[in-house]
Amino acid sequence: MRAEWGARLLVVLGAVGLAVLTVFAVRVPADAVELRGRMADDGGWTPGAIMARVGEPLTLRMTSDDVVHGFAIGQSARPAVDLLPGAWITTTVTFDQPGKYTYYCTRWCGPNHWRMRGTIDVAGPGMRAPADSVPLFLRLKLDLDQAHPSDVVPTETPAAARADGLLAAVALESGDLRTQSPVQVWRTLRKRPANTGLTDRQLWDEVAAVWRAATSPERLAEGRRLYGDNCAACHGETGRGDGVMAKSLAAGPAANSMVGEHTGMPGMSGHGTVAPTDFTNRRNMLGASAAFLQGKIIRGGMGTGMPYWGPIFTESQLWALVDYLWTFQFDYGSSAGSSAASRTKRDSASKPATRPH
Ligand code: HEC
Ligand SMILES: [Cu+2]
Repeated sequence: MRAEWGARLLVVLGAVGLAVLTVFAVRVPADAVELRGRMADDGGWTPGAIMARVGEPLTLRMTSDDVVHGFAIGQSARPAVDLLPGAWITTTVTFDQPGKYTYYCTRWCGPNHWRMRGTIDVAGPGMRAPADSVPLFLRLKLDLDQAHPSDVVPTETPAAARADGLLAAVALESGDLRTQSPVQVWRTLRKRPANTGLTDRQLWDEVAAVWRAATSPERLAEGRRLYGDNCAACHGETGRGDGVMAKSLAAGPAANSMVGEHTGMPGMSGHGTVAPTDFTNRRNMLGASAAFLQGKIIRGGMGTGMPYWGPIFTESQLWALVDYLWTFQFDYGSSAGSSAASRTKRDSASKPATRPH
């Protein structure tokens, strides 16, 4: 029975007050929208904007005109669909909330891959996103363009495991950790009379332990997956800012001219492009709060080459990414599974070398 199958295939995805109902259609209705993908420099998506109504199925007939692209809708857990050159694939989406949704390419099809985005305007009745979904960096009025160097840096990677046992003595009245940079927390700990006996290094280990306690192996695993799919191409697998796309950014304006999002017409030149941030840089990272990093990810660099991800990720995905970025600073030990430090250990596990502890 068709209806029964439809019911089984209905997936309800709630995110940031928005929800998308998805059904994979068997037949192509007459009013299906044809959507073609091309590399951003050749025009990106055609059309670049689609209209839809709440509760009315939107059928998309999709193909690629050049290389393999992927189609996904931001802020929904709906799986991406690959678009192969010359092949057509049909998908039906039903929105149960009005709003502006972003569809984007999920395949690294070129240096301007991330500019392959389009919007679906969904009209109709329903709830708008609640006011408390205003991102933290806006509520805090953070200046995202300000440098945030830490004036104190540890001489080696702070390790949460070394702090175990000392934590009890710390009893941090944490406040909102997301609004504080690691160096701010370090200073708070340093000022405590109870900590005068601890070395600077021990206090950094405490900070690593406090940061580890604020996340979970599951969130780190999700952050790691999202990072690998969306960030590593520029920032590098190891966070050093040396991903495969970093060169084309460093090459500057000519190699990286800004492309109109929907038209594919060359616009202003990307004169502000800089190298992707090195997340292993202590001075830079230990002076940043989670709210700041999340803000940068949401808003992007506005011309620096750092894309904006606000319409793509859900709130919890954004925090998972931020949590993962800290693993380039802190050694959470193998219990945290996905920290960069433990990954390095795993990668070298094939070698018989063991490190004394
Ligand atoms: C196309 C290349 C590119 C991709 C992809 C990219 N970034 Fe960036 N990113 C940059 C560049 C260049 C900068 C430095 C300029 C700036 O801060 O605006 C940067 C800066 C940042 C910063 C600011 C760090 C600071 O100290 O101010 C954060 C945080 C960040 N990126 C996170 C991410 C995350 C998370 C992803 C994946 C979801 C990502 N980036 C994907 C190029 C990229
Ligand atoms: Cu693409």
